[in-house]
Amino acid sequence: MTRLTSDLIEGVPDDKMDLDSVLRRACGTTVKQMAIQAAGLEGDVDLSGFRAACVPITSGLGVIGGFSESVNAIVGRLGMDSYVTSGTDVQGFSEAIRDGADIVMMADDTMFIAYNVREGRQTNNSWGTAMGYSVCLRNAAGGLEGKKVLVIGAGFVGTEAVQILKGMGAEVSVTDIVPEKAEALQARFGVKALRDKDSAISSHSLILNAAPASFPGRIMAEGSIVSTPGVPHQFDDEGRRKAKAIIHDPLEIGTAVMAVNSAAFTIKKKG
Ligand code: 2YJ
Repeated sequence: MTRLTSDLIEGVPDDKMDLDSVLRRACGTTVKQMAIQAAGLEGDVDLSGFRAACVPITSGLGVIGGFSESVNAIVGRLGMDSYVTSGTDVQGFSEAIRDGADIVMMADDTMFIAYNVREGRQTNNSWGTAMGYSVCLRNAAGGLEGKKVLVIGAGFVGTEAVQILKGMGAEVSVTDIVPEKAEALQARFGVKALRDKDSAISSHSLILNAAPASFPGRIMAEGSIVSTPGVPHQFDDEGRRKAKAIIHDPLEIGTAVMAVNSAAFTIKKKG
């Protein structure tokens, strides 16, 4: 699992990439509208009644400069009352509970979760990322029913994506540098495992890249739509020219889905 670095998320607090405009062009929604769809909600949902605490976690490799501030900015842009706790770890969590936070956002080296305190339910980043990038792909493609989609990578995000895309009606294939991992998903979910990654990429124009690697433009099909959460992220000139859309950001899509899905546990309960 790739660890984010400060330079990758540098522009997130100030929304330097203007992700709303990027997504509107590629998929026809803002980040919040995409996250609302991903969480199974409808319409314009007011999230101002939710207080979200972002807790810096020092365990393992420690705090990533700008991480909590980035998560805070993303959740704030959704309209929640969000803040970064002054304490870290258990102290920060305790502070969040004391101050009446409804949602606690926190990440260590292996997990990133949104915890809904009211409902005692968690949403993890692997699911949030897979769901967010699947919704983006579906919207950019004008629906996925009966369409061929390739998932690259059979790790945590890829495994979630395979199930989500299948649920969206896509005809899903999966490839991984370790073929046995893709074959395990074939056995579990009835998707198709493809051993030859390059020919899989060339024969698909709808791709969810859940691997921490890019691929060269020369093997891409003309007019491809690539939804690609993995970092590091780079496409060459040929890839950028051939692609109809490349959907990528270092943190926001997955985090926004986690936060809205977390709030949705409470919203759906109220009916
Ligand atoms: O609080 C902090 O600043 C750090 N403990 C944040 C650590 C962020 N974690 C990662 O980047 C890991 N790769 C886990 C992310 C889960 C992605 N599915």
